[in-house]
Amino acid sequence: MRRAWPDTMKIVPSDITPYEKYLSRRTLLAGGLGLAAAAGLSGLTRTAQAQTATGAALTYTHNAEYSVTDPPNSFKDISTYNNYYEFGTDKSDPSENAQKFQTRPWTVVIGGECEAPGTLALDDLLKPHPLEERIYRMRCVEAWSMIVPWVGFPLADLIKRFKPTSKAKYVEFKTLMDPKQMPGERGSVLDWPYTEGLRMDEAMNPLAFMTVGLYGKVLPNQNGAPLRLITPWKYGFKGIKAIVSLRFVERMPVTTWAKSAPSEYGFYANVNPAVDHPRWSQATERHIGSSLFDQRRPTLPFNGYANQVASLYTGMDLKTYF
Ligand SMILES: Nc1nc2c(c(=O)[nH]1)N[C@H]1C(S)=C(S)[C@@H](COP(=O)(O)O)O[C@H]1N2
Ligand SMILES: [Mo]
Repeated sequence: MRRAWPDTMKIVPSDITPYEKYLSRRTLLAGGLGLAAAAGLSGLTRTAQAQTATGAALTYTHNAEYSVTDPPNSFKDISTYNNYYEFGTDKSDPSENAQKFQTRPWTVVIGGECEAPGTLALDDLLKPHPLEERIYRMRCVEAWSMIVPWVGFPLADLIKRFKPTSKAKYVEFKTLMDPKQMPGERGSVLDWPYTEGLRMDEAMNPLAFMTVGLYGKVLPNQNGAPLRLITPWKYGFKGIKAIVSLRFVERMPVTTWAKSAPSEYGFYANVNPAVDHPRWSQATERHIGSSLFDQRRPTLPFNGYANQVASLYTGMDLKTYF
């Protein structure tokens, strides 16, 4: 099926991010963490990570090295303008339809080519990983963009625990299959469950991020709770939500959008202003909420992260491997 990505909902840019307010609150939190660390309260991170309710405060440190300094979009923009076809195809559907989605108990299965496969309750999976905040540029394949303060931990930290073997060339991710809870999965707009993948070196790149929070709090369901991937140099559809499995594999996984329309959505999906989508230009993007008008800005190679990731693709023709 060849459907246009729906882009019907217009964001009214009325709610400007109270970013100064947010920053000062964050400084307070960071200060609190410092005190706790000084007092030897190493259990604090664990306690915070056990907070599973949407919107519960998380304990984390800000990672300036991996953050852009652009002002983030408002929480409202980020949590009401979503793509999540399990909950509907309109941008406003996920925030309306995902509110009752159950994110606990949640189990993640890790398998395939690795020495230490396992089935873990999400809270046990999260325990060893201290949380950090990263403000990432996000670029959807539909040519809109946002700046988002995610909270999570590097995907590499998770992968290392399961000791992938030399046969592990890719990692495949899958979303929960639960048509009772996810009405979109009762239809055939995509081939369910939503599946994504990364080449192993991409997955181990420090920018690849497993996300559990947004604006310092537990991730809203519509943004992919309880566990979601973010690869900011790639189009947003690589950022699979509600992950229930990781599998180390030898062959390139068949991913959902590449399967749905192979001439339109590639496995790599690196943001590239020089390679247009067959039905629209990727040279510019509409920055959500940035102005009263449909203000476009130029799209950057690898979404501005070329310094960190361009070397992963040395010698590859990015027009062929789009
Ligand atoms: N399981 C699942 N994950 C998904 C999607 C989806 O439909 N289902 N949509 C993708 C697309 S196209 C984008 S642009 C991002 C949107 O993430 P956001 O809603 O947090 O901005 O999620 C990605 N992850
Ligand atoms: Mo997207």
